[in-house]
Amino acid sequence: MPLAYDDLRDWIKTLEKHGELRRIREAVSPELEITEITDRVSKSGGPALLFESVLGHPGHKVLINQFGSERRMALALGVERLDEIAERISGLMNMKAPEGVIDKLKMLPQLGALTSAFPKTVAAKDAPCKEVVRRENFDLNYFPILKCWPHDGGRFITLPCVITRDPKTGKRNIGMYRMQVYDGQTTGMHWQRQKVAAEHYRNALRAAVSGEEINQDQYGPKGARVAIMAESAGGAVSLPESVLGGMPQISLGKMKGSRMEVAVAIGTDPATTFAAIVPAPPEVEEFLIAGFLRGKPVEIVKCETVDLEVPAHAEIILEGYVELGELRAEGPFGDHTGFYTLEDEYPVFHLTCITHRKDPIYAATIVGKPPMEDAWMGKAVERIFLPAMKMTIPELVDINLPVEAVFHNLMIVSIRKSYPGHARKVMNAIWSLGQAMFTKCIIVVDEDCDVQDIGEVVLRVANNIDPERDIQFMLGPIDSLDHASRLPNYGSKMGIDATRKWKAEGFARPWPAEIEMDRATKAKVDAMWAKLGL
Ligand SMILES: Cc1cc2nc3c(=O)[nH]c(=O)nc-3n(C[C@H](O)[C@H](O)[C@H](O)COP(=O)(O)O)c2cc1C
Ligand SMILES: [Mn+2]
Repeated sequence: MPLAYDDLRDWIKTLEKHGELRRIREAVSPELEITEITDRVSKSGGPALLFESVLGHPGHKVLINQFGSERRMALALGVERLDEIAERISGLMNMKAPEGVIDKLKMLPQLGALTSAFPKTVAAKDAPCKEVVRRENFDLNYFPILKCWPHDGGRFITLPCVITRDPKTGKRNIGMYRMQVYDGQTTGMHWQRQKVAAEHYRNALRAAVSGEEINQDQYGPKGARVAIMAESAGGAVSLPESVLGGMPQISLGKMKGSRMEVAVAIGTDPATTFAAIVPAPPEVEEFLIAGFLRGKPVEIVKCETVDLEVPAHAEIILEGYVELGELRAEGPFGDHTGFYTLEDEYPVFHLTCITHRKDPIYAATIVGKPPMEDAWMGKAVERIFLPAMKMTIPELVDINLPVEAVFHNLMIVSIRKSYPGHARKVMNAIWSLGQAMFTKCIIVVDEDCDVQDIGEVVLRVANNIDPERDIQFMLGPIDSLDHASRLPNYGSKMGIDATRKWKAEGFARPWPAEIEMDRATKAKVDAMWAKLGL
């Protein structure tokens, strides 16, 4: 069982014990300076940083780079190697119906892991995140929120766990979506249109437009509250397609004042923070994933002003709502890709309450030219999701998402090729698998190629392809951060079939063998090696 951290402070203590944290007492500015320091530390494989003296924010601390190495990422999830988590997941997936008492007993630890996944609701008095409750006169500027890069549109909350509820199903979601600070009570809400919270928002819009009050009986007491407050104010206002997502054009007047509630947790235990970034199936609540990863339930508590629950041990909680239909320019922002993403329209988050622990620690990250902290979060996702991918694509042997390609730009996969056209089947499967749909370029190699060895991959691709025959283009959804696609969010992708070509695929020429020394000679040379003085 992994070691569960109670909260961010417990995690910080562990980091420090393992020599993985440095306290910075020098006074530094949250504008640009923390980025420049952290970027240098990130790129040289350095420790997590706790800035203890932030200019303009006396008494506040900023934690950054907490996940910024393979070792820290594993430590965050309480394992020696990230593959251990994949093994635990495979174990669960391979569970068979027990046949006798012994079988049942053997399953107990796995079942235990499952029960520990369910979140546990605690009373407000037991929730440290409510040590200070500010229903009035609250101001985001109280916190040392970073301006990351010179041309950023402002200061951004970069490590928020954004919690929403699907008005249709009542299921909760946690997603990490950055938030641009507009003023002390208002931020942007950068959920990209293909993400789960954006679908919650469209479901809220659908409900609001059809005038349908969300029925508490139908959706249970936890059914999302879509408060439809105002009557028709007349006058149709156009909403962009990006927001409507295929819905017909609607009269905004009809639903003016409708809201979707949102809560945001900043500075949670590391498993919960990580759960917010995993590309889980939309129906799976991230509270369960966090609980499973920690091996201990996440304690949650009801919000003060919205009908949502938040991690009880978080450092900071922001409560509020997005006004349906309200959009505002968001960005530019120096992004994961190493480029700025340009301004675009996104929903606006209005705060109704802030609660926090005494002396809250503000948790942040910076993104920019890789490798940065997010590289390690992405690698953890790659390792942990491999067994889940293999459930739909069993012929997958291994995958590699090189950090320099920012994950969605390049995926290298090795497969056990068993029939003609197999590589293309795998490409299509990846392009239809959750957020893997964003993969701009897929390279498929045979199982004997180690995809973690980029040199070997390049050798295969360069030697094994006839470009006109082996490159497959495909049109489809593209990541919102892509700046090269001809249209935002829509463009082409490429698959390269670098597997050995078969006669059954129309390849009439003989395929040459790869060069390798025979065993006898190798053994003979092994025996004389010491004498050779090499
Ligand atoms: C540091 C960091 C920042 C991120 N910022 C955003 C963002 O602003 N908007 C977004 O849609 N996804 C962002 N992501 C990616 C999402 O968190 C990721 O796609 C996640 O799976 C979304 O959760 P969901 O599937 O529940 O929507 C970010 C990821 C990381 C690691
Ligand atoms: Mn989700």
